[in-house]
Amino acid sequence: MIDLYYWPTPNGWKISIALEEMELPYTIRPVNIGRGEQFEPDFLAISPNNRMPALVDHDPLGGGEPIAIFESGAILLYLAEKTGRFLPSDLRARYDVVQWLMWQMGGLGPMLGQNGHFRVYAPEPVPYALDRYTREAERLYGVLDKRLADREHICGDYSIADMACWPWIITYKSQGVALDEKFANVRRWYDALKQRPALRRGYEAGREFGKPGKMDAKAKEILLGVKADAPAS
Ligand SMILES: N[C@@H](CCC(=O)N[C@@H](CS)C(=O)NCC(=O)O)C(=O)O
Repeated sequence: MIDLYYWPTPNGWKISIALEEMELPYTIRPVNIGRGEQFEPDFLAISPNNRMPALVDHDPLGGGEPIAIFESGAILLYLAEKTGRFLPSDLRARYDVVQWLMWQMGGLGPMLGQNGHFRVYAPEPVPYALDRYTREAERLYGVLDKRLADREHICGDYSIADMACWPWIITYKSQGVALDEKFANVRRWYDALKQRPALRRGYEAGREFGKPGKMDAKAKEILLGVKADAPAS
């Protein structure tokens, strides 16, 4: 059995989607990041960077002691290796997927995260940051759009690279990205993947914990260091 340490956000959805796609049974261990549960010692023992998702597999590949993994990219690689699915075995095809997974982990996710921060959560508008991250978000959407111009998925068959990128594209409206006007290939890919029942189940996981992205004053203080009496954004 797999314990998934999770809260419904783009990085969390990557793993709930992968577990559903791979038909692996799992138990959600909620980590309410808006209440600071990511700082609890038991969680830090699994995920020392105080971020979810993290995973403990009690029946690991190759047997032996349970294995704990943090960082969504590492978790996706582990699950693909465990199941032999969504990551090709051929060297070139495999590293095609790995490089796009790394592109998501090092580029798309962090830049869209910063863009969202300055657009939605910053206590006051910071024009330089808004301009920089909006342009960077557009550039990255452009890279993905070009990649998808002549293919159905990011790399050959549907893979963990698609599972890593899709949950971040959900946020396009709050990113200020004109998906329909400028990035028709991303729109086509995004809509097609949305039809997958397993992806939808993964995206729905943990809905009962509340609406993703909504932060009350306490959550803002914990996650952004914004004091509850600071001016509202
Ligand atoms: N690079 C990490 C990023 C994970 C991440 O940023 N998780 C956020 C939610 S999407 C979190 O747990 N935040 C808690 C905090 O900021 O204290 C991954 O891909 O797993």
